[in-house]
Amino acid sequence: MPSIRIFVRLIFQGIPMNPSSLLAPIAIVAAALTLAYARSSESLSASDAQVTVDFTQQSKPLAEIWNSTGFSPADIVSTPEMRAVIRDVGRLGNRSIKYIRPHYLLNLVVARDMGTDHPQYDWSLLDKTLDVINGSGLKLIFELMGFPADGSDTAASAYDKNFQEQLVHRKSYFDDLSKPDQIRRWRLFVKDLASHLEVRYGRSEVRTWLFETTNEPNLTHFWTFSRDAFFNYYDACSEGLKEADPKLSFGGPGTAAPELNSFFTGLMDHCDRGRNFFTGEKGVRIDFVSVHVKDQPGQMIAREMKCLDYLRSHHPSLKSKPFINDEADPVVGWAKPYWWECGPWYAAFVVQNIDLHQRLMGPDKGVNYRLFSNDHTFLGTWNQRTTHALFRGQPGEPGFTLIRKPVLSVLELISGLGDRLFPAKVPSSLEDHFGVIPSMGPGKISILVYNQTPIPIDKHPKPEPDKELEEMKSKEVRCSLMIRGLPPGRALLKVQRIDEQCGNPYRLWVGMGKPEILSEQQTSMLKRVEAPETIESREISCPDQTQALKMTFPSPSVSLITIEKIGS
Ligand code: 8U8
Repeated sequence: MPSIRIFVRLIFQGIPMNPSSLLAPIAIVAAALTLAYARSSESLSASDAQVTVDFTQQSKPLAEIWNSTGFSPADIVSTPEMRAVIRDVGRLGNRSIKYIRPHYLLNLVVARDMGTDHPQYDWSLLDKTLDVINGSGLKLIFELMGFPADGSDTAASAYDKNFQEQLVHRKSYFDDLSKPDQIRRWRLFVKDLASHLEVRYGRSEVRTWLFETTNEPNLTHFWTFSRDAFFNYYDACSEGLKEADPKLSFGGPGTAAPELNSFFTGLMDHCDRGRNFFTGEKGVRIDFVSVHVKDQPGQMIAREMKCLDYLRSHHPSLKSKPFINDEADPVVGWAKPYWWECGPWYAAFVVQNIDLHQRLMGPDKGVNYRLFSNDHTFLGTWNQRTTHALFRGQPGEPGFTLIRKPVLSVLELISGLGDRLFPAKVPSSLEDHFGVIPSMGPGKISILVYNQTPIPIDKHPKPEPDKELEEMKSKEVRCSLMIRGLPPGRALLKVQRIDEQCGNPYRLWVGMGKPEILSEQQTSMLKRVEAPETIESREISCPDQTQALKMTFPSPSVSLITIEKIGS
């Protein structure tokens, strides 16, 4: 796949660090995309694209790197709407979303007498919240974010309108982490927290969670203290967790752009060769390195590679640590209304992200990519970054309805993938937006196909497309899909799809006249199209172990082709 590799390489090579040249890589990507566009339409008008997958070729493990989501703040789990979102995400089950990453969990705790030898904790609100998550079968990416109240006031925490910056803080012992005494107490608090979690949820379960630093410490609205205070806080978290259980996983810093900000580079240096505040030793453990890169998949990978290249050249001892992008969203601003957030384009974005990460950032490329997360379990509407569209009942009535969006239901297709990944041959002219993920699991082959036409993601969002959807129609891919290496004999061929017409409740809702409040009948009609649609299901026989399928993949769309052997 030369063209994508070329983008990635172009973006990195020799990016001079002066601000005036920062636009250069973006211009290169834009030019490459324009070129790829021009070539893709040419080749399609000439003939069908030839795509080959061969299951006799060498395979590699298909790593489950897509299995996480997040939201803010943890306080909203007290609402029935958020509990329903979490339960529905958990319901997707095996090989779908496994981890959830809430902000501000520690605001749910009360810690009295923190300055004494006998702190008193009230974990009840935290417990209630984690019970919902744990009870839904999900695991925590547990950000050590927020501060326990000291119990002396009854004010409620309050956040900005998008639930990011905390505007009202309850009084806490921890009000200035630049003070060494508070850092020492933070370590104790973290130790007591982790011990409590292990008692409540079981040691073996909590060992499967990931503990992370506070969110985006390089942004002042999340971390209000100094960088040095952050490193001390890091050591306190690390040592406190270790004291409770040395097998708990801890990493960070979950920083926002720019990638090589001083909290990221500083923490890497601190962990590699800094002084541990508590033990005085050189270096501090870091079990995974996390960052936030929000962009389109090709550019996202280029920016993630920038972090990894930095580790390779400055801190080789950290270069193989599991790498996480736990806010791998298309663009900053979950609440901003983008027209593509309601439909198949966003679903195809997730699948292209899986494909490119598997191919460009796998172990065969020397990368230990652990997971990416879409930060998308917010409560909101069609055109916001959410997994569901939330409808409320008549004013004053308590009821609500959640309709799954394609970005969530696509996980049903993704979870149909097997655990071995095979190579695919796709014409290079299509590679910027069309891809095939061939996989094999017990008794079944599954091929996930996406068509994700790149669109400009304007910083100025708009809730409705102008002519984008019309333009995308010409980007459909007609292809002859040659599948080799099938087991001989009879098999069931099934094709499931999400596109503008299939598995797209938003289209139906528009057809209904965009009702703000749903009737029972409208709800059940929308629920009926929440799942990907089966567009083909038939028996095939492949005596020569090959199958040639003529198929059209609309833009945007995601399709899962499964071939399952019938009989023995
Ligand atoms: C100003 C800014 C720049 C940036 O690169 O990233 C940001 C991330 C910035 C401001 C807030 C910010 O918060 C994260 O991103 C949010 C979002 O809406 O994209 C949320 O998804 C996250 O919860 C938050 O951590």
